[in-house]
Amino acid sequence: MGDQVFTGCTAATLADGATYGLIENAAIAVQDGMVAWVGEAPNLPAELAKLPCTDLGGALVTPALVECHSHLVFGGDRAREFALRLGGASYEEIARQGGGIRSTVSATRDASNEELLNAALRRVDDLIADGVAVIEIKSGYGLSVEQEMRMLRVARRIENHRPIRIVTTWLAAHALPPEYADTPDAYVEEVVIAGLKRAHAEGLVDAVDGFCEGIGFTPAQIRRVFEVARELGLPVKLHAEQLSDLKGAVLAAEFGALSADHLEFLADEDVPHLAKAGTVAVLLPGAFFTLRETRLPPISALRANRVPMAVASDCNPGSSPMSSLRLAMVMSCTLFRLTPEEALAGATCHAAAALGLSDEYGSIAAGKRAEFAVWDTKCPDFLSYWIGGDLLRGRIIHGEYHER
Ligand code: DI6
Ligand code: FE
Repeated sequence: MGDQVFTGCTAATLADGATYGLIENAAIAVQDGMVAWVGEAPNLPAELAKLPCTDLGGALVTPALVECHSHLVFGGDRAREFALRLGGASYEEIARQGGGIRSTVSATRDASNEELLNAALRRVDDLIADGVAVIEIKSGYGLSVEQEMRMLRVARRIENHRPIRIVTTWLAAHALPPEYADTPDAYVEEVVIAGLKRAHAEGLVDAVDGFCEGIGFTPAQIRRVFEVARELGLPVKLHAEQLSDLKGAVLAAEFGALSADHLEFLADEDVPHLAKAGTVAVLLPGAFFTLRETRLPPISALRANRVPMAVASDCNPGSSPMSSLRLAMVMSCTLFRLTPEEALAGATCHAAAALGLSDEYGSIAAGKRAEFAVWDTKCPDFLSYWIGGDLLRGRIIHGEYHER
């Protein structure tokens, strides 16, 4: 691999996990695809100064972005449902009438592997255009053992087609399929848990998730699933407090979850549980926006308790039909009042933590992977300010520069 030094750039290293960690006139030395050294160019150690040098022409370099919550493998779309919701039907009403997640389940079951893959690759390409190097993808639209496993196999195949790291999450506890409409506990045992064991044996599962909600699964059912995840040595995360307060985040924290996600209905007094467990709060402003939610996640309490806040797209056909992580950053500032600095930390270092990948991704620091995004701006605030457009000048992938 081409060991080299990148110069002529401003680096937002995110090295302390909280601030931009800006270095003007930076040099970043990479060896074997890893960061060997980063600092001010005049301080570059002499032995590294002998390496070939690539001048980035004054660009801003950040860690590659990390998409830590997506459902981007699915069949069909829900544009019709969107129109119905604008006409007054609520997300929960549509779900209870058999639409919502269940309609995507039908379309996903009907799609071939190639159709699922090709549709997913378009969304992956959108994320790559935002400087993303890692994408978490959940199952949850198959809702049978075979179909859930198929979703994760398709998700894993994306790595063969694009220069991207894929992390897969078992989310069979997403909705009840019609076959189990009256027997949720049987679904949990026969599909969620039995399937998890099989998918894990096939090496398909990096983490286990659930939808803890009135239209999803009860805390008692999620606990059953988490107990099995623990036996298997798999980390957990949870869709918690998106539409109501069932104390899912407290449950997630009890199991040392990597993350608790959504959290609009999280009570201030429950925030310390997340802090104590080191659980990342994943904020999903795309779903908040799309569902025209008015209740805000408890940002001040999360801040005050120093709970790391990640930002993700939640890319899915129902509640967050968007495939831009940068737009999620913009929305997190406009709708949730994150600072641009928090938004970038949320899409890099805290997102990496939400996937258990902090040792490899999320900041520009010696020993981490040399995966960076190179932007057409000098100011990192710009990334959370400009809506749309094409800001990415290039990507550094395994230490090699690829201009767009
Ligand atoms: N919460 C969400 O926002 C997505 N899943 C979940 O549990 C929505 C999934 C969908 O509507 O298709
Ligand atoms: Fe989600």
